[in-house]
Amino acid sequence: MENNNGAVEVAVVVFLLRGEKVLLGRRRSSVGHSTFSLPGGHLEFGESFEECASRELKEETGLDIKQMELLTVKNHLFLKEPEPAHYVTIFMRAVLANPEQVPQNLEPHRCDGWEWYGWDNLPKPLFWPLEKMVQAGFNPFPIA
Ligand code: 8DG
Ligand code: MG
Ligand code: MG
Repeated sequence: MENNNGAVEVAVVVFLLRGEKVLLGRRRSSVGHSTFSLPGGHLEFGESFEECASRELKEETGLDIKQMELLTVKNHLFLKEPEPAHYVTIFMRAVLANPEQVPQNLEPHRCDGWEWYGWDNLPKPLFWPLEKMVQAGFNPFPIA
């Protein structure tokens, strides 16, 4: 992560849902190293949230997604990191465009691999922004 010369950065991350499961990967990154987090990354100039979500999912997992919806927005300060950062993180929800598609680990220098996890059986440790949301009772699944 860079501190971007002190600028606030925007990230788009995705709760990709498949049945009752969500896709998570263990990070290989200075920020949140070895913790489990959602796929996603930085919003690029000119992109919509949906375009960013689709692009990051494709780059990181090879998956095609559809039905993107904005769930929530969080303001995150990463002040204890070697490179302090400030992110506004946009949390989207989506589903697989093709339910047969299998996630691939296309950025192995950034992630140990992608797996589907039940919301009641999330891996530990979660990346702290996600852990905080879970602790606060957040649930990305639509109300049946
Ligand atoms: P890029 O170069 O592909 O654009 O970026 P990236 O390497 O994929 O960025 P990232 O670290 O995966 O995501 C950007 C930031 O988003 C991350 O440093 C902090 C923030 N973020 C959260 N929660 C989550 C989350 O659950 N997953 C991911 N990937 N990022 C998150 O606040
Ligand atoms: Mg990325
Ligand atoms: Mg990423």
